[in-house]
Amino acid sequence: MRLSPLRLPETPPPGPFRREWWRSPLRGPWLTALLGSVLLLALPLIILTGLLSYVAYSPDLGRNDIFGGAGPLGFFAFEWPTSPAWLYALNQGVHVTLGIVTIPIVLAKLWSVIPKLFEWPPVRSPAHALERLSLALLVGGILFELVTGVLNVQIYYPWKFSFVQAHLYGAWVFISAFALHVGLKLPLMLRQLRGRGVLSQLREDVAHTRPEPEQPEIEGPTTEPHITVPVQPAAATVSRRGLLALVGGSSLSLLALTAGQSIGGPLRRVALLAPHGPIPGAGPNGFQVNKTAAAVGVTPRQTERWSLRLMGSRPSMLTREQLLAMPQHTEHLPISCVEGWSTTQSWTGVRLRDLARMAGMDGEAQAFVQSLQKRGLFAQTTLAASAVADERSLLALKVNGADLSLDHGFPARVIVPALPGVHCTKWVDRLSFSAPA
Ligand SMILES: Nc1nc2c(c(=O)[nH]1)N[C@H]1C(S)=C(S)[C@@H](COP(=O)(O)O)O[C@H]1N2
Ligand SMILES: [Mo]
Repeated sequence: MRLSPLRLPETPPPGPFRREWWRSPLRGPWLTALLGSVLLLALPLIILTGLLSYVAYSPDLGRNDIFGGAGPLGFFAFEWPTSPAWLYALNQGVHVTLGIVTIPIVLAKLWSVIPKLFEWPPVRSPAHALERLSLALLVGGILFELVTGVLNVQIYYPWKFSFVQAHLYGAWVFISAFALHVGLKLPLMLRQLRGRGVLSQLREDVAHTRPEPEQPEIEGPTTEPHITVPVQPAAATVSRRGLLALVGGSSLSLLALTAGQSIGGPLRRVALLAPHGPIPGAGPNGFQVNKTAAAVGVTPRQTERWSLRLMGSRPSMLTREQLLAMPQHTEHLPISCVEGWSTTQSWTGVRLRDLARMAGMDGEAQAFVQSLQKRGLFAQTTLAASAVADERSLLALKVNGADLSLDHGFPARVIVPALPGVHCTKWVDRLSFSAPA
């Protein structure tokens, strides 16, 4: 038996390591290139909105610091604006919806190259080892991002690590591998699509569907034949356009089942993949609840003899009656969750900047908000001075004309324009204003 330099037998072991094992006549570089071109449009947008979501969260601000400083990965952070009010709803709607819609395309693309996973010998040279390592990071990276993203949207955390950290670190692994991959494969992708055309290939029906030619790759570190092209092809049972219609149809179905959670209105009712099930009842408080009071251990008793603890250079305590006696303002603003859903309601309450002035702050002030909720990442938040200064930013006492329900944050909650929903702290207990660092 002849051995390769790694002392592996040169003949591949039986099964998927043999090229005869992979028989679909659809697999080949053209199909891979076409699916790749779609991903090349979608993935940069998902990456961009993902990084912007991190910026919008303001990890470098006060106690928002859940990363141990924005760190070397936060170099691109800037101050997120408070206008237009729907900015984060749009950003996160695109990030989550496009991410979900992309899943069938990613799976199809992986299917189209799966024989490469079983290449034999597994490693031919140091360069080949590096190439395969970069592909492992590429594939591992996107699968990790899709799985953690989808589970976060479903508020399901079967792991011990922090989602936000893991999703961000995973993103950088993926981004690096993706940039390298695009750099190496873009010429090949363009050559396939230009050379063989797109529409001409899509005109073929099942009877005319033949395997792609196994011409050697000219570019790239290797001059191997296209090993995804089958050497013993089976007869086609579906055309390439049939396969693409299946993939596209799956993506469109996912779109229909998710987009409503961001767009709202009647579309919300078909958003069956929206994470939180049906809307809680009707009436002024009848809209999506992320975490109920019961879920985070906030009880009605805690709200009974409540007063707001206002901290600044002139601390004070304010009862709900005293807050209601201050000038009230009504703003039509969305809550836009990192999970992609958003809901726009009419909030009424006291302007944060009026409260800052009352607390003795004359110039710019940022706010540290603490909740009656004892524990949890969302029990507190730091708001930038720009958010406090915006006249639409409220300590809301009412929604749609009625008192806030306990689940929506009674006795008082923060509502700020254009920021992630996680900054709209519910059951506010203490508001501490300070000069920005
Ligand atoms: N105290 C507290 N405030 C909170 C949360 C929380 O878990 N605890 N969740 C935040 C998140 S992530 C979002 S998206 C909004 C959701 O508001 P809603 O439950 O009224 O829809 O509240 C925010 N305020
Ligand atoms: Mo959220």
